[in-house]
Amino acid sequence: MTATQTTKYYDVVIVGAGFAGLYMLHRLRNAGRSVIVFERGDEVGGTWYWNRYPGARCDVESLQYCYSFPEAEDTGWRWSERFSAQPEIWAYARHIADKLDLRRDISFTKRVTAATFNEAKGRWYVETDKGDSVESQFCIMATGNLSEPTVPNLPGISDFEGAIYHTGAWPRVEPDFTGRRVGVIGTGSSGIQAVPELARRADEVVVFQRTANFSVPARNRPLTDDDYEAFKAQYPNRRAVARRTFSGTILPRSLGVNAIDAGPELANAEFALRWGWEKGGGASFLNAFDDLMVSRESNAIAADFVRQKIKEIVTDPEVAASLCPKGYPIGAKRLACDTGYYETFNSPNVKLVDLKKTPLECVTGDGLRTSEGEYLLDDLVFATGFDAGTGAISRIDVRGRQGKQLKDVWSQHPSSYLGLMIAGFPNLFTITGPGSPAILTNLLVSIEYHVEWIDRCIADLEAAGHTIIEPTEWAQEAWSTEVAKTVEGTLFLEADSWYMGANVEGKPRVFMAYAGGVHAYENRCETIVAQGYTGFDRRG
Ligand code: NA7
Repeated sequence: MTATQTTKYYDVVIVGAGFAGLYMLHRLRNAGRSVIVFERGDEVGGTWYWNRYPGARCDVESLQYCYSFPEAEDTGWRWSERFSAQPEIWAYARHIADKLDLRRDISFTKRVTAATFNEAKGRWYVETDKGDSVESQFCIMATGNLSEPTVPNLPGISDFEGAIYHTGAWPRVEPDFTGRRVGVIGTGSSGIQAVPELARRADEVVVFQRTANFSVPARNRPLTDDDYEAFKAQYPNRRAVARRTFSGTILPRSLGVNAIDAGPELANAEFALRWGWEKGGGASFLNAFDDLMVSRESNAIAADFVRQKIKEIVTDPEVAASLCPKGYPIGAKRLACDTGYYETFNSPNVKLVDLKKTPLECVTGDGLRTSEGEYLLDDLVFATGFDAGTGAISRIDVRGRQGKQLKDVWSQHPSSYLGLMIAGFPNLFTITGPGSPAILTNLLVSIEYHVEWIDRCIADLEAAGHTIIEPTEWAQEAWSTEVAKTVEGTLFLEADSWYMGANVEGKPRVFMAYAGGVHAYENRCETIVAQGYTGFDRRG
């Protein structure tokens, strides 16, 4: 579209009011810029707004999965558990929005449908499904990595007469599952978290598993005042240390050796500590040794440990065998953290259907049919994941220079420079975009770094007397090569994961993250800035 006199101008349009959009708004507003945020939900919170399914919980400790910037401190917030559940994280997002008075610049229930760059004017034109049309110098996608749910196109799905839910688009009014027979399709993190909770609420739960996933106990517990004071006493230091780690999270230290050198006996003893209360919870399990994601032999020791635990917990040997993941390395798909998942299969009201043995044939009016027979169900819960990384942005008609469509660019390769900008799309930023380490890290740490980087980048651009910034093609290609190198030789490449885009038909099979760690990544970005924004063309 072209600008009309009625098109309202903002310095910056932000798409999304999750943790990324909220902090970005705060930073830019503090810098004196006019900003509007478009959010498709009717509240702030992003991922934690949509993923309100029973059992939804973060796998990063609450005291680390929160903002660390000064104005977010001392706002009177107190986490109640070691790993927070969705209602508390969502309440935190709302609390921050209140304390920083963010809502006045957020336009809710608006889905951004198009963003078009007008080269002659150096402006973005952004449209929503509610008829908004605004003009801005910069456009920032704070759309999240796991925000476009995928529902498999199962034959007969439209015949189903019961209710259908997706864990990533859960209704605002909690469904009542009392007395109902619920089918859950999908056993990634979301299914693994939802199943124990649904089993408590429903009459019967049938879990349809295509691929068994590795899961370790979350070891969640209430946060005592002592825990709280101990962490808070060293708070700034701990947050700074986290940023110098691989994952942006402080975890029990690795033993500093390879599991293969330690040998199975010592390795299993350490895994036992990390399965238990002593060192357990979150990503601690995979942090035990240095070679778990590069050595097949070491990885097999860890995988065997988990399989042995499953066999000890699940009383029916056939069910236990089906629940044991096989055919890919532990950690190559995101390791799930559960609270009583495997134990749930000992309940008389929970049944596992192994789709590898009895494939799904179709949905019927009142259930699901596999090669073995029909399961009668009142409700279907899809825990089938997301078109991750590129999905949410690709659904917006984003057009850069010469009408180039971002969806087309990404249909070949999820290209970007630093996960922050894309060649051909001037003044468009992506917070935690593909090509950054974000999806392998504590997202709050990655978000804060990107927000601060973008804020400074815009200020530096202005100070240098320019109005346009865009990465060069060569810098972007070199970055893609560098990203690919970080994952070369690792076991991440050996699973059909959403990290690889493998869960979405037709998506390029490329590992979407920089796997060199938060610290190395931030150093790279800082060097690029210090050298005068190497790889970026600044003009206008
Ligand atoms: P995931 O991890 O992508 O898991 C999706 C699950 O759904 C997985 O078990 C899939 O099996 C299953 N799935 C997908 N399509 C089908 C069909 N057609 N039939 C049967 N089963 C299917 O998504 P989550 O929401 O659990 O987790 C995403 C991230 O959120 C997680 O990694 C954390 O970072 C938080 P498959 O493995 O493809 O055989």
